[in-house]
Amino acid sequence: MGEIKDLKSKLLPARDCTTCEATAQMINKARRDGVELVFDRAANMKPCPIGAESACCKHCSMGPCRLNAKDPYAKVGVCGATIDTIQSRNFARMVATGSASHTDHGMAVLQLFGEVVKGHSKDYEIQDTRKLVQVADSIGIETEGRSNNDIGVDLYNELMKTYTQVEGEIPFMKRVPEKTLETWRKEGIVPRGAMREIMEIMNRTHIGVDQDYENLTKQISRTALSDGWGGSMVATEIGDILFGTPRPTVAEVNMGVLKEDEVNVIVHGHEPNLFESMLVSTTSKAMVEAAKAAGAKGINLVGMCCSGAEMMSRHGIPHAGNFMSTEAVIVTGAVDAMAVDIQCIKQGLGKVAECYGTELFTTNPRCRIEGVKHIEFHEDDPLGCTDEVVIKAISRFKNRKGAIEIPNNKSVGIHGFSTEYIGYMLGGTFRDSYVPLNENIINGRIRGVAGVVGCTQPRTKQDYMHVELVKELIRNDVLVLQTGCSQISLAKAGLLIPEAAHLAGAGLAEVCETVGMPPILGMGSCVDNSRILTAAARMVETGGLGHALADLPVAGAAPEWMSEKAIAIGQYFVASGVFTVFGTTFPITDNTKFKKLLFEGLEEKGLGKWGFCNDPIEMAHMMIAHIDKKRKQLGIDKARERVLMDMADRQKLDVA
Ligand code: SF4
Ligand code: MSK
Repeated sequence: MGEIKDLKSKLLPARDCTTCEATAQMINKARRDGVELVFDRAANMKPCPIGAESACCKHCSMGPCRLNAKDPYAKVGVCGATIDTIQSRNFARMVATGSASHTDHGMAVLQLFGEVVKGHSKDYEIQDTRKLVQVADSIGIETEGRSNNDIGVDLYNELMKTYTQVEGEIPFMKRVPEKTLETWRKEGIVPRGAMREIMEIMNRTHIGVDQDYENLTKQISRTALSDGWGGSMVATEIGDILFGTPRPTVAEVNMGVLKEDEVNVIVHGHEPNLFESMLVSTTSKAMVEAAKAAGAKGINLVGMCCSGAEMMSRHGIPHAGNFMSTEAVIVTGAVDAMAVDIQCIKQGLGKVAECYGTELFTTNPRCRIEGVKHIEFHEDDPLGCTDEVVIKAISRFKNRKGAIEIPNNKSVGIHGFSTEYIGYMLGGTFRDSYVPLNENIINGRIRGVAGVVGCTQPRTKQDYMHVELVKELIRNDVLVLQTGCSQISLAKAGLLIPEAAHLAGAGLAEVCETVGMPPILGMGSCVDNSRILTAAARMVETGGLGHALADLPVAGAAPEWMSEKAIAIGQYFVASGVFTVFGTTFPITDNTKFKKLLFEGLEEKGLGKWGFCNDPIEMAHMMIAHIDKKRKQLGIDKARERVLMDMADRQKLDVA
């Protein structure tokens, strides 16, 4: 921890690290306390310029080989690999890792579901039987007159193919618009099971296998699609069936949700089962009484990162912040216990927790941290783990040492806009319909739809790009759908409320005011990006906006991305037909054939394309220009021009 002194000259002022006031306050406190956070480590770690451009390869011991990013075709690797081979292989492995993370998560949720419907688990039961039937119907499983468990067993067996199927198309291909599926078949990128695709990508990126960047890019798309329309979609759909489909729920976000006079327990990670069980433990009479006996007023359960976003959507559980704030929140001194499961769990949490006496526990056998206590979560005895975490938290509360400083920032927002709820919100309680959304896009009140998602990270000012990008999009009548850490950035900025419509353009504001919805809809965690795909498929199915996903006036962005999961998500959106813009950095050398393929060539094949930009306003206008291009191709650009010019003309254009 002593390194902080040596770093002083390199450190950015806290206000330049983040736009989140609470996180800035904690960065300053940590610096006073001599505790190093991710922001400080980033200042001390200059990114390798060759790695940042993906101009190096270490796939065999004849290397590692470094090419020159400034003159990418001047050299080849020892084996003769060109820059296009090297960077497409590197990109492929990022997609494989990201897809593996989502699909392993989805498979774990499906396995739990299997235990429930086979009657082997007494701790969980199906919460949403309507969705059970809906999902089963959507992939051709007979539901008429059958018991929930019988439908469930068939659904489990069928969806397991999402992971294990060696040949043929995975079950959720039945949800893909026909024209999009035709393109995928023509391109040879319809996914088989994720295990098959990930295994093949790892083989093809071994030295001396696939050395044609175009051929490899097909496998990159296929693997990413096995995540978006496969592993992630199963995680979302089965999560909804098991734990309930989200509906709009009010929740508080930011570090001000911590309570000095209560036992604060944070759950951070991605899998909903640990968090659901923690909710049972922290609200049990025995635990609440134990907390009171220790002098606390109660137990305050709080989420962080993506499982936090899911719990916020399903239960209104308060949320303390996104990925860049997971260490900073511990600096408050008020976190009595933090239980983590998988993904985006910084190893640095261990040292920070030690400094402030927070009880930190890993719970998943896939994710242990050297020196951090492990209490394993078992689905056949979930409370065994979560009760123990709560007991340790109560004990830490009783023995709290050191000053507590809780920032008083918190914002109230509405979360939990599932694909289904958007249909009910627009169509009415009994008439789930996307017709009003399509009509308002066709008549130009809504210009288009943008998915703004992804991480926060220390190489760019936390939350800044997310918030400014989304504000510019809604100002230009683009309805924004959000997931993951990005959703938390906007929630902290206080914009996930219907009143944010005053920042929207006149057309979008009018729709929001009529329906009573915010112009920015929070849809959940990283795996819930699949909700954006299903919403897009509903838009195509509803009609009037083309026949393929690539026809829709939509765009996507992850302006502060950092994880390989984000690259997998970006690639499945691109392969699905969406223009997707990333910020901060892009892991590719400029002026190469591979870059041209990702940024232009894929669109020419009927898919989407990648974009990159580091300025939020410029990024918004790249997305808007793409949306306008699609409106023009659909022949609905005139409607929008008249909306902007004249209210009477706009009324004449109403489709309803
Ligand atoms: Fe170098 Fe080729 Fe080995 Fe990569 S695979 S390290 S480019 S020799
Ligand atoms: S947690 S992958 S930092 S969104 Fe899903 Fe946030 Fe990115 Fe992790």
